[in-house]
Amino acid sequence: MEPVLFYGVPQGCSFGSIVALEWLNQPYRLCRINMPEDMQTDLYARVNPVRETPALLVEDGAVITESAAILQNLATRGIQRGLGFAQGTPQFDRLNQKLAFLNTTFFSAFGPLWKAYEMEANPPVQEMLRDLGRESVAKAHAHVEAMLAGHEWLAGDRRTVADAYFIGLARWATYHRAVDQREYPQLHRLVQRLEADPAVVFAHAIEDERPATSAGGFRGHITLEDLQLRLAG
Ligand SMILES: N[C@@H](CCC(=O)N[C@@H](CS)C(=O)NCC(=O)O)C(=O)O
Repeated sequence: MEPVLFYGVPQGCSFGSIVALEWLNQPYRLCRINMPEDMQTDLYARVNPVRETPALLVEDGAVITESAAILQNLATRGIQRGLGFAQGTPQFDRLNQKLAFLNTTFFSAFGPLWKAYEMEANPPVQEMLRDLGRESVAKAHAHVEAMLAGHEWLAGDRRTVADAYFIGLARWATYHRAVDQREYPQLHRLVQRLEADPAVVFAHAIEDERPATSAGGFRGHITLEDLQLRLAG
């Protein structure tokens, strides 16, 4: 059976994996996980004991967790389409470096903003967290701006899974009003280009439960309950 991506709503970092699956254009299904409630079930603990999204159930019944690992799995499936590169090549190292940066520095820059958003009302602490978050998001944006000098895409001159992952995180800057992305012209250009991409339009529609037009790979949603037999243990 085709792979299944467990994606989280609202605003999951799994967004980039949906985009990558669309770019891959091979059959896949989606399983929608409402965060955090659906993650507290015993069934979801069988998918990911850490109770996070994304997770990718693959053909042999194994579940891959962690965005970087999922995206490299999809990149390998999509080498012919230019989504990734063969391990051992300089291009692979560069892509892996960008993914690692996004998955650590860029992702965690938003941590204080999410904390302020999710916590019980405590205005002074929330304001402190927001200041901290804006500062770290601005710094991470400046890194991306420098990375993009002379490059069309994050990992060079081809669109890769790094760009798919990036757009799922970069939208948080607007969501939290953390920075004005127009102050980072290369980054802003990439965001605009990606937002116009049909795979990104599709991923937004999926998250928002609007009619979504796939490039061809999407075989529909499947529920967690319907996956019981495919989930080991
Ligand atoms: N290191 C993990 C982090 C995944 C993660 O933090 N996912 C968030 C959504 S972006 C989540 O599932 N949070 C659980 C919750 O909100 O309850 C990865 O990169 O995949």
